[in-house]
Amino acid sequence: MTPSSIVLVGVPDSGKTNYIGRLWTALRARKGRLLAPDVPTDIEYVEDTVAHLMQGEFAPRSEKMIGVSRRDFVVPVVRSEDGQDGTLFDLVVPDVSGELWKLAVETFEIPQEWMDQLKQSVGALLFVRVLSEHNVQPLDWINAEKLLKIHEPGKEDAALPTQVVLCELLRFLEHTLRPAGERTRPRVAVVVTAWDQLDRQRRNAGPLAYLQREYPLFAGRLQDMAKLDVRVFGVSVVGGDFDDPVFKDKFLSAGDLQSAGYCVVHDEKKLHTDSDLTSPVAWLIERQQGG
Ligand SMILES: Nc1nc2c(ncn2[C@@H]2O[C@H](COP(=O)(O)OP(=O)(O)O)[C@@H](O)[C@H]2O)c(=O)[nH]1
Ligand SMILES: [Mg+2]
Repeated sequence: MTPSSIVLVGVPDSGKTNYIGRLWTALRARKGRLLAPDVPTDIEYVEDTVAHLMQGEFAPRSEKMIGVSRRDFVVPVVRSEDGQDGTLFDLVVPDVSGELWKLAVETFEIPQEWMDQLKQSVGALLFVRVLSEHNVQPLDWINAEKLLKIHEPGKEDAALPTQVVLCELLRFLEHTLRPAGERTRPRVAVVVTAWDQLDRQRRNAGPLAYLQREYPLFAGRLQDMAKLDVRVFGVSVVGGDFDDPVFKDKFLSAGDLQSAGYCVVHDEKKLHTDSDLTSPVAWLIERQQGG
């Protein structure tokens, strides 16, 4: 039997590569909710990322890494409680560069093979990064007018606002993901990456509050999903930013990637911090009631 899949979706620069690298170290350590019974085929891709993190650097954009930009990347996972021989799930990253998703939203088209991949998937991780310079804010009227004056209409389109892109990606997922059982809805874990970049007040308010403030349209859609079961996570792969020399020194002298980083998630009205970086993926495949 082919394993059920979950897909990882996110535009370029949304934090996919660094998360997968950190996830791999968590899977390998066998201390979290998930294990990896097999080694991924393109192991260099994750090993490269891990090597960067250990040196106190985030992995560079994947387009610069040869051979991985347009291919699928697959990490097989099982629940730790089920052990090595438990039900296998494939975490599939179609097009590690993320260009596919950008293009799909801009042109309203997804290549058939990826459409088929989505249709076989029972859940998805949807990535959005805090403070990415690729994030595009909605245009206000003054800026829109300026842009329209600079660009001849029809010649060059202004980039789509990030929350419009996110809504579109969510719509793709809503129409393609399949339920794992009769009485279950496909799950989507929205992963807000680089969570450490926010100030304390925003961190304490939690990832959904962050989305509500930054991307109100998208946050509204998330809370109004009949067909999907959605949960929002904040993730910091190493617990800080390597551009901060104080943090970087502390990280390097501790020399312990395995204990660095965390996830935050709201659970019964309380914000929890979890050192298990596998938890967004684990939530996607945990046994669902009635499933
Ligand atoms: N501070 C911080 N920055 C992060 C984190 N994860 C990713 N980043 C930043 O986001 C950039 C893009 O991440 P990357 O994983 O390459 O995104 P991808 O293009 O979606 O694969 C990285 O170069 C980092 O600068 C994090 O947990 N904390
Ligand atoms: Mg990448």
